[in-house]
Amino acid sequence: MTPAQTLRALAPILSLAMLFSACSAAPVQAGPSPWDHKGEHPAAPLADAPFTLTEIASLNEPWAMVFLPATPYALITEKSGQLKLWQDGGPVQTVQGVPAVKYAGQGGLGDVILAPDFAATGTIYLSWAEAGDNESGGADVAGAVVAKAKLVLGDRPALENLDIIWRQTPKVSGGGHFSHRLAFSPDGKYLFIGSGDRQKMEPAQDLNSQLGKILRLYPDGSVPADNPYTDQGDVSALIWSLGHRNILGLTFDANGQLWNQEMGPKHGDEVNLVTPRANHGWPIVSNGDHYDGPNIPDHATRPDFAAPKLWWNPAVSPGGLAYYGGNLYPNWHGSLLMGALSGQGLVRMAINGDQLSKADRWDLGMRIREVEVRDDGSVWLLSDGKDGKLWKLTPKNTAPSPAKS
Ligand SMILES: [Ca+2]
Ligand SMILES: [Ca+2]
Repeated sequence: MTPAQTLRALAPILSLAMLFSACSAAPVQAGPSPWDHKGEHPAAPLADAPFTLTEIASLNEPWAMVFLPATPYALITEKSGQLKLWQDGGPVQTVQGVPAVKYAGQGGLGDVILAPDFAATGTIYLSWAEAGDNESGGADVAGAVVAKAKLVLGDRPALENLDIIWRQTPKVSGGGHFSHRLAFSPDGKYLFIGSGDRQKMEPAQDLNSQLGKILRLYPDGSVPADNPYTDQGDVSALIWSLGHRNILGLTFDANGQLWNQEMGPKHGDEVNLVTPRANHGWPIVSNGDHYDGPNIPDHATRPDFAAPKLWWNPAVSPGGLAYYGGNLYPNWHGSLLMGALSGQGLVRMAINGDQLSKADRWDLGMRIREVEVRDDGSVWLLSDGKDGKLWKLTPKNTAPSPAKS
């Protein structure tokens, strides 16, 4: 048994033991706490899902992907620093011109998205972990960076004119919680960056640090004058929202609302509606607790912080987050889709205005790192790890298409 399998086998015993210790220590509560989601949202088996899974390509620690619209291509990042160009029905090529990344811990090559003007300019945006010193940390520090570059297709696909437009401030020690997820606003005017807390926690509440924040930039990296903290100096000027932990998914819905998911500490994974100036409370409140045991007060104790719209206890360990506006799965139209790493599957949440509800959850038996929707409405997944794969979901029992005239 792997350690994970052992833990899973022991889970019923462990939870019973925890229940006993909790009962002996805590006063009996009348009814379940509204914040206790234990047992909610069980996973259905793949056999019950409205799709089948097809393995499409093998990859090495794939992390993020994006389809190139109206082409047979997708870009896929691999954490060790390779950018792959996948062609539907064709080969997987390596894109030249990707800079060296700091590949250690959770760090490496991160997200890839298209510029709003990609069709005309070929511009893409990439994020990665960069080694390097700064005034506060010496040589053994790292931080996330974001660059734009022109993607040139052909026999030897390559990036040209690479330009780093943002460096996470400050760079710090350690290899965790870079986050570095990217999303453009639907109007194409603003680039949003998930800047993780780098496992340093307290900086998530510090407006003089970009750690534990969601940032808003112009596509060239400059500061929009109407950002909420422009009056507090250069570091603060990019901050859009604060109190975040490890942002591993960031996406807009069809109504222009920005959603993020973030990995909680021990349980308490969150999906948040992101609004300017909102403080999401980390590390002061969390519906999870510290890995080494100490309680973190739940969100309900501090209504002054923005509470997550949904959370998972026990954890699902979220992978990527995608908005589904397609029609291939009509019931999913207007949903968020989220990968689950430790939860080993796919999670669907229904959006209703500014609220979310837990809809479907399927056990796929593998860690899902990324979810992506193609312009034909098909859904694709990246499974995590050195034997990672690209998977395509195909709807079951689709009614025959009406004959085209
Ligand atoms: Ca993606
Ligand atoms: Ca807690």
